[in-house]
Amino acid sequence: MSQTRSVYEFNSAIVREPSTSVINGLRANDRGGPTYDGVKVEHDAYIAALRNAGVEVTVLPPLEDFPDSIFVEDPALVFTNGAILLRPGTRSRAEETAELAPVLREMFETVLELPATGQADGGDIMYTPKGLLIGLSDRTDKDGAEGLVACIEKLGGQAQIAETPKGVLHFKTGSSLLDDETVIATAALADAAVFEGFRKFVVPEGEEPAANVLRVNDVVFASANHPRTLERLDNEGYRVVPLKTAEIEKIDAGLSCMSLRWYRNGR
Ligand code: CIR
Repeated sequence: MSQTRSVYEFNSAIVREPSTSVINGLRANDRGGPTYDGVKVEHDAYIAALRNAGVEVTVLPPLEDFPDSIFVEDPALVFTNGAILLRPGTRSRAEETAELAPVLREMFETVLELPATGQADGGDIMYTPKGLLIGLSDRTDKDGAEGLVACIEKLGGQAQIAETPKGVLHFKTGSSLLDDETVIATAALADAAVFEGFRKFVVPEGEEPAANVLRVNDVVFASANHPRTLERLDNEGYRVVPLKTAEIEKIDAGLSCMSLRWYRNGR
């Protein structure tokens, strides 16, 4: 896994089209579900933004039986030299891994599986230049995280385990990597021990969902729904691509959730 390129240099991604069942996607607090058309518009813009950023995007067909299957980040983790099949920590999403596995086996020479016990969601895993950070949450337990560390080490990488604040779905719901030295985070996560040594960009109070950004090559995808964060990112010199997230936020999702991204050699 050792590499000289940045952890956010990507030329390949997998996404999955939303199914009409996306309106029934899981949510912790029901503020009214998204519409299919609204999600589709946000998803189409997201694919276009990935392509504009220089990424070749493989678009998988919708899965009606899995309302949350648009969030392909959760059932797998991918690197230049291999993929890891995860075990999503909620019943209705557990079989999404099996749907993704054949695609990953076609694309990656090495595909590892978590040991038999434990659960882990990709939304709890952050790539950083100092190794991966795995947040424990209601979706990722200690067994799953430890099994995942072992798989990551098999691929030549390293990882540390962190805590996710209570009431936050995933570690990356509240934090993301902005550049090699900087994390963007909510106030609740910014002081996490695993972020020691990173510069912190704390999102303004009231814009907590804006902490889920997606750095892709030289641009930062950020939610268009959180203007104070957008303005500060812009002022700090980031090349921001604002993307609408109003619909997917209704089912607790952000920008990282909708793709699996990696740098594919020889492409
Ligand atoms: C879920 O609860 O699983 C979906 N409604 C949202 C998943 C968001 N995924 C992510 O943050 N990686």
